Amino acid sequence: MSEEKNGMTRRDLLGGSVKIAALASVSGGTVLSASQAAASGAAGGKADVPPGQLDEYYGFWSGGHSGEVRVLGLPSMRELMRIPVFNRESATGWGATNESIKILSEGLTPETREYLKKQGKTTFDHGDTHHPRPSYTEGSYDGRYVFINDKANTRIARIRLDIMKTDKVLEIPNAHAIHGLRLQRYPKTGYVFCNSEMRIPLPNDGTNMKDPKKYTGIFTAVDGETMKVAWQVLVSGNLDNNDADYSGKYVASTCYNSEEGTTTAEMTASPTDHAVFFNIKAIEEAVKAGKATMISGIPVVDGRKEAKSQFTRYIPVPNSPHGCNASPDGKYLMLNGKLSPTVTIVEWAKLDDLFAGKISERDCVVGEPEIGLGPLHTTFDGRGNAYTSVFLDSQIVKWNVADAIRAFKGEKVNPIRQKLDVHYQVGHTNASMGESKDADGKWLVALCKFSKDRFLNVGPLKPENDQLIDISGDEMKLVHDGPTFAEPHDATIVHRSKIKPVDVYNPNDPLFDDLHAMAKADGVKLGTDSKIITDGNKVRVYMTSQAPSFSMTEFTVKKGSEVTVIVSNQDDVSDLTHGFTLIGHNVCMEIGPKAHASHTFRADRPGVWYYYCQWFCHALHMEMQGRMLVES
Ligand code: K7E
Ligand code: CUA
Repeated sequence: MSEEKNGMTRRDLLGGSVKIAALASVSGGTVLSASQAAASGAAGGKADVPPGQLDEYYGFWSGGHSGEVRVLGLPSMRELMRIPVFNRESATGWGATNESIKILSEGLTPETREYLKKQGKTTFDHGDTHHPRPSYTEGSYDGRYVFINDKANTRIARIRLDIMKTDKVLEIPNAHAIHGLRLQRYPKTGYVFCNSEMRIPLPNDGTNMKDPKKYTGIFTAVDGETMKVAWQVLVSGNLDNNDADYSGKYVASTCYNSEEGTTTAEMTASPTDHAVFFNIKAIEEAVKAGKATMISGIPVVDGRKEAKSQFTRYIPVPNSPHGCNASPDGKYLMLNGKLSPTVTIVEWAKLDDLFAGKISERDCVVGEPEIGLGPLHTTFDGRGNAYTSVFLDSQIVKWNVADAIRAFKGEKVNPIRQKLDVHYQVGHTNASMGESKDADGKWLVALCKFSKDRFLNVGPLKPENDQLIDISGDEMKLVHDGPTFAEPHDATIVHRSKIKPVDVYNPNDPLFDDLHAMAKADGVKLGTDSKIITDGNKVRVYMTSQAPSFSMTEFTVKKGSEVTVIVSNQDDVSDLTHGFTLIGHNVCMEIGPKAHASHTFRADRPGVWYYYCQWFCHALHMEMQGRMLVES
């Protein structure tokens, strides 16, 4: 550990010798190009990150209906971490510790909290994450946060990237199923834009249920700093995916079901749907001027088609568009056809004239190339090419944006560069840095919904297949298959230079504010003292941990006590996490280096109950234990 204190780790030293070795091989003239290496599989190719070496990129993966977010290293595709968000998580005690319960419950609406309380719950136990979005400053990733939606229970969450933990969860009132989620890019995040996918009556209180035509969609802007809803806009149609521009003026969303029906046949009856474009300044001004209606305490403006407001414009596109992707040059927005084989290209700069009434909606469309059957999502390499996932054809299609625009003007050019088979039925695709202005066109992932025959059979429920594709050369090359559990919808790939996680907690992090306050009121020095405070039928047990022991190896409580165990980890060494698991009481938690964690439970079972450290921390880790004696 002393090497770390000197500011130099063993890794830094090793890194130095690797750099020297690399230079030596360059002078030897035997370096393969990226695609040569990948194609030949020589020394594993470029995607192979040898043991001991670090990946170049972080990938933030949605965990779909597992409710979590995963962190992968790219190009190795090694899973580095799982960040519990909307799920109940066994390893860390997420959803059960006092600190996580607070985060998971404080952002719920009063009605939801009341409903859950009647079920004996403090929060939901599951979520459905789709769109992990790292925060921006001036169009570049700034390494502060990742935001993520929960379609299942209409929430969003924020993950702090310094510690890679969820720190805020917010239920969105007036909305139903948050699906599309994107961030303001300029000047910074800023707003978190949330699409309510399902249309509901407002208020949704049992009145006005019979006529679905009177239901409404709603679009929400949350302030990503305070995690409070800033404003909402009523919209026509079911909002699907969204994206913001690079100037901070506009945000847009694809909509299906402009028919506003309730059956599949009704929803797909019309050959056209629309994308809705929001004028952020116009909305902000109306809200500021008090022109919004307050619903559930939130200022709401009417941007529905029939309202013909200054807040929105509806650009007609072919039936049931899905993905919505802003190009990193800041110029275009791609609306992916899904039921149509096309991608519709909208030029952001035309929106000023559209909102001013100088041009009509379709005048904003500057291209509509035919890509293949079932285009879902598009990503970019920063060299003028777009890559669209095509679900039905099971392909990634590389096409040139400038050529697509020229073809739309009538020139005889074919924008399609290459079609690469993927395995199988690809959903999202995402390129390295592709959602920021720093798109670098090195790697692309194809998140395939089906793996079928690609892996050993594990029974009827198969993993999905996340494929890695080298896009650094003229030709796309498939270099890796990676099985994943349900269900990565989307992933964002960020260069490691943008993310700076810490190794050890700050013991005074705001995450621990409540514990500090409680300890202070108890006259306990948190992180130092070992003390039992009895407060009526409540007992608070303060202890510390330092490998390989707890400061308290025994404590006694009376049956029926409400016990809160608070553990402060005194180890300040990288990777020295302890745990606290109490046998037979549904209690477990993670305590990272210099962190504090607490868990409250009822001691209702007389007898001897052991607690132990479940996080392997020391040669004497098995011996890191103690006893709770419950007196009858
Ligand atoms: Cu296409 Cu929810 Cu982004 Cu799934 S969504 S694929
Ligand atoms: Cu502490 Cu294992």
